[in-house]
Amino acid sequence: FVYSEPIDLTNCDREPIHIPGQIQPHGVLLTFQEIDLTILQASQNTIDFLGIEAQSLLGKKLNDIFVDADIQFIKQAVSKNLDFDYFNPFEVRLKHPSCYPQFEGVIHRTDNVLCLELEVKSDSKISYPLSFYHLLKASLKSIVHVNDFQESTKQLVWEVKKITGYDRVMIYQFEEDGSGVVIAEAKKEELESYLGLHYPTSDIPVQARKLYCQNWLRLIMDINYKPVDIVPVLNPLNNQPLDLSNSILRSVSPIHVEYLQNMGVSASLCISLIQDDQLWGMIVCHHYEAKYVNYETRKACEFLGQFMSIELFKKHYKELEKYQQKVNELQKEFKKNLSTIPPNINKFLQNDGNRLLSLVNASGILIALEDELIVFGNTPPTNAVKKLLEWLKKNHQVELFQTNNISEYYPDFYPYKKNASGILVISIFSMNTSYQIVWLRPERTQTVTWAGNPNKPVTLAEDGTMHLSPRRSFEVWKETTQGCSLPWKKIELDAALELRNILMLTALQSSQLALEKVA
Ligand code: BLA
Repeated sequence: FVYSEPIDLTNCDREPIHIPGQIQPHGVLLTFQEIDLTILQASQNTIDFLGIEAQSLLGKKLNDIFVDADIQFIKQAVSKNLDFDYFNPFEVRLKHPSCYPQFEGVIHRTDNVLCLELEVKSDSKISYPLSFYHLLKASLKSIVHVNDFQESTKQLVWEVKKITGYDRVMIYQFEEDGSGVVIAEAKKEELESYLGLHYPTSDIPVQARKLYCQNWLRLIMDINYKPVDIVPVLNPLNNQPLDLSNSILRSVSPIHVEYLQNMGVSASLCISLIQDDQLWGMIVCHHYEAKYVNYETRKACEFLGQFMSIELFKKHYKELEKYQQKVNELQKEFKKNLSTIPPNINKFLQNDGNRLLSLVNASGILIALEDELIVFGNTPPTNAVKKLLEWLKKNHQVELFQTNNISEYYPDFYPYKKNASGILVISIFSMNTSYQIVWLRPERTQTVTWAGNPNKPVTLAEDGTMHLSPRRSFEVWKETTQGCSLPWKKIELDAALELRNILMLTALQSSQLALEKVA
């Protein structure tokens, strides 16, 4: 199977990663017919594992090759329509043993065939259910005991590191705009930390996210592997490329391989974190040498991922509730401070600066009263601020205006992006007053550490076209996201609107009082 077009930044999310026609070389793949277990396709490396050339396996039956007792259940499972997950993994032995005495088999259905994947079983002493239980018991206990979201993400990465032994284990969480951030990390001490670093949306394209919602776990044992072809490449029953979405040996996208090479990584394991059918994050494990983790340990991690998806989401939800509570308390406080008759809005605004910042997680605030400007926190110089306020008055005199990239609307503000890339504005108007509150957020910092020389130019192919690399994609992203802050969250916009309501009401009351006085 050959991709019809070369993959680059513009079509990266069209790369059909579920049908690569190849697998990773640390195991073998066979597809066969349900009715009589006739082998239809085989990976080219069967000679290395089973001692038989792939071509000579085609047309044979599974029970010609493997010990009957080991594969007997397949027919039963098919006739009773049982889920293969009840049997995976199972022991598979060759009728005529060659280099390896036994394998660990995993089976699933894809398109209209069954797909058997075999990995060499290294330790015959493992008894699955028991060690699986032992692997998980301590981890689950230590994670469940923690109440707070951040603390439990920390526990989780250390537990996964303990179970698997990877050099670095991270939780990568997606932001609302599809980019992501490393929110927890367990690593070997001497490694540089990635905690808090942001990465672009394109690092994990749409089709990959979709696939990861379906298949929760991926292993790359050795990033320098040579992919192994499946022969014939088309499934003979339907003449289509074999769908490897649920395969455990699927060869991964070459672009992603290059990405990991750029990062200096040699092996990886990645587990999805999903809630309500949405991929909200991933546990990403890196190793700086080739590394194999057996199926059982992978499954234990997958189980932790599934369990934690629910736990973490619950805890995350609790944090949101806590934030909402804090907002409610602030609002109450604001109402109290405005309850003098007549309410002294100016005094309130001058005294409550810090609390106003924390209401929407901003780092600076401008309050433009009719004849006075109050600034608080990190703000650009007064001259620049005054010009921004004039521009806002002319162009965005609305209840609420927000952007995470003000220079896109108002380029004059670009030089101040360090203090003010994102702005959130509420305008309060009544009969005798009108003013604005402007919250500011700094540019989101993007830093990434690539292995090798960071100044190495982008590779040029012989025909002069620019060769895409993830490093290049990062540079593009860095350029396009200059002057952008983290986006304002819905819950923060709601808090700002609610404050506006309180201030509007107070302003109305004071106009009323003023009218009564005149009368
Ligand atoms: C896949 N990209 C991924 C995966 C991760 C990342 C975690 C899943 C890989 C896996 O399951 O092993 C990204 N990895 C990261 C990030 C960090 C990390 C952000 O460690 C941060 C610490 N990638 C690019 C560009 C393209 C691209 C420019 O950078 C496309 C043009 C594609 N990434 C890409 C593809 C996959 C991927 C196609 C799917 C790989 C596969 O499963 O076949």
